[in-house]
Parts: sequence; structure tokens; C-alpha cells
Amino acid sequence: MAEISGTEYRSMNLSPEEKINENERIILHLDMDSFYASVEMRDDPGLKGKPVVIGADPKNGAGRGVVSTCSYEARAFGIRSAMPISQAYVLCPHAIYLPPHFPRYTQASSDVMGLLKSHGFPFQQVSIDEAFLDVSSLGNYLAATRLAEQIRDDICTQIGLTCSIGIAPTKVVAKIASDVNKPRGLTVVEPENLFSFLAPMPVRKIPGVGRKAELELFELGIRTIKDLAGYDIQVLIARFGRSAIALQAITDGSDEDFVVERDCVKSVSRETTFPEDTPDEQVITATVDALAQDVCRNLADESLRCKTITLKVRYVGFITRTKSRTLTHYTDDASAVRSVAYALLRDIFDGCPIRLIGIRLSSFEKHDARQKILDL
Ligand code: TTP
Ligand code: MG
Repeated sequence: MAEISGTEYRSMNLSPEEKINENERIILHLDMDSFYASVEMRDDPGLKGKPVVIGADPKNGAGRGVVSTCSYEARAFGIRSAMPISQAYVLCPHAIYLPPHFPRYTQASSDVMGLLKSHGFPFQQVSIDEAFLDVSSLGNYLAATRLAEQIRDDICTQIGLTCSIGIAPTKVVAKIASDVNKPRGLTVVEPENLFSFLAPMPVRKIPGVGRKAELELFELGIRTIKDLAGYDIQVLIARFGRSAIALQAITDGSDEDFVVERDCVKSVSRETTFPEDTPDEQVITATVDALAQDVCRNLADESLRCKTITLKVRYVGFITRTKSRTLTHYTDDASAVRSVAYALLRDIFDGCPIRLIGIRLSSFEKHDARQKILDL
């Protein structure tokens, strides 16, 4: 484990060709620093060096809603993502509060992802501001470090933003590594250092271990990743089911989670054909409810949030009507989707028997970095 500065790694005095291990997995994880806030600061240099908070309108402390993100200057006041905006306002009333400008973040994201993809390694985007590259074919960690430095410099000079990068033998460890020296961090965990890097960390550092899982692990006396590594696997399985195996495998880098390139999902939909055509409003709304739950679960699996909800109704005789609504914000919340679907249903349902009903979600953004790696 090391934060490698340019001089340090050059002093290792190895050429990339000297040490090639064809079996070694080398995964690079990149995560942009204070992403939405950094885009705002790039586009308005007057914001540089100031506490900038992106999110809901604080309304002089009476605002509802939450912080999306904030600059590192604002973090010094204790402000964090997902905190109520009213609390952020108490912590730093003189911060600059801005509403999100999603099209600009989406553009910056595709610029960053395009630059990453251009290197030609297996690539997987996992949220609006993070992605993995499988750079194993480089053959050694020194070459991977050089590539990371080049990527970091190119993102800075060509796109005007900063990022943090982790390099490690597995995706989970690369992701943990990219987070430990933010902002502008470059952290390399070679296989021989993997355990000493992970051992002292609280289990919560493992992506996917949320507050609930953390408390359950505490109940077993497991606080650090070292505690988790040494724990009786049978007891863990009895408590958490088979996902415990994947969880423990993270601690020694033996988990097999590959960088998979996936086609961009354009829409997610679910539809139901009734066993018998029905005009029964109760049956229809219950079905819409179930479809909303189902389709949102699918969205969560893809780490996506949507903006456009479309309801489709097919009447007897294959007469089909669809209606869409686009929200002002992204959501993956089933109850939000359901209430829009209910409103659309009120618009297009004319009381005639329905044969089929469906919900389609589209206009996506990739979910943030808290996507689940483990199902705990
Ligand atoms: P993150 O990468 O989690 O956060 P960040 O890039 O702002 O800061 P860091 O330097 O710690 O990586 O999320 C990327 C973007 O996703 C973030 O800029 C805004 C958005 N986001 C939310 O809208 N709500 C949230 O709760 C979080 C965590 C992120
Ligand atoms: Mg980020």
C-alpha cells in the first residue's frame, strides 16, 4: 500500500518490461473528486477555493431536501452528501448553495468515460463518476501506475477536473483504494500488501456493507476487516447466508468479480397481461403497484435512476395507449414511480376492460458510488 507520487515510483527503478506476471490481476478504479461541485467550480472559476454545496435550496435554513455533494472546502465544515440541507445551512450558512445542473454533469461524465475507454482496456462504468479498467494486460503494477498518472493528468488538462484512482488485484480493493487518499489520490495496493492495507479498516469500508450489516457484524464482535478475515465462515453463513462467502473472500483478494463491459441500458420495463380482460380499478391499481415495485427493483440491480416514466395500457382489440411523464429529478423510488403511474393511469384509463398494462422507465443516470457489491 502506498500513495505513490511521481518521484517515489520513478525511484523504484524498474522498467515495466522487467517484471511481467501474466496471471496477475490489476484493476484500476477511478472516482471523480466532489464531482457535481467540481463541475460547477470548473465552469465558474469564482467558486474556486470556496465552500460550495450542491443540492436542495436551503431557504435560509428552512429548506427541505438534501445535499447531493459539496466541495472539499465545504466538507471541512462537516457537510456531507445526503445530509439534510437545513443541517448543512446550520454548519455553514455562508457556503454557496447551488441547484444541480444535471446536463452538465452528464456531459462531464461522458467526457471522462470516453477518455477512459480510449485506452482500450476492458471498461466498466459503475456510476456517473466512477469506472473500472482491467489493466492486467499491462503485466505489472508499475506500468499500471504510470497509466493512472497519465489518465489523471489528461482528465485534469483536457476536462478540467480532478479524480482519485485506486489500483489493486480486485475490484473491491481498487474501489476502497481510490477512496483513501481523496482528493487527487493515487493509491496502489500490490498483492503482497493487500492484507496489511485492508486489515485495520472498519468493515464499513467494504462497499455494500451498510449500517445494518455493520451492526450485525458488530454483534458478532467483528469490527475490522482483520476480524472478518479470521471469523468462522460457518457462523457467518448461518447469520448472513451465502453472501458471507463473498464477503470473507474480499479480505484476502480471492473474490472473483470481473470487470464486465455492459451495453448501456436504454429502458427498463415490465408488463402484465391480465388472465381476463378487466375494467376493475382496484385490480388495475394493484397491478400498477406491483409493476412499479418490480421495475424499480430492476433499476436498482442496474444501479440506475430514471427520470421518465411511461404507462402503457392495452384495451380489448389491441388498442394501445401510452403516456409519459418526465420528472425534474432522477429517482429509483418505487413509491415515486407508483404515484406518477397512478396519475398517468387517471389520464388514459377510460373505464373499458384492459387486457395488458405496463410501466417503462427511461432517461437514466448511473447511480452514485453507494451501489451494492454485497447483498447484505
Ligand atoms: P460520489 O463519488 O460519492 O461523491 P463525490 O464525487 O461528490 O465526492 P468524492 O470526492 O467523495 O467522490 O458521488 C458522485 C456524485 O453523485 C456526486 O458528485 C453527487 C451525486 N451524489 C448524490 O446526488 N447524492 C449522494 O448521496 C451521493 C453520495 C452522490
Ligand atoms: Mg466521486
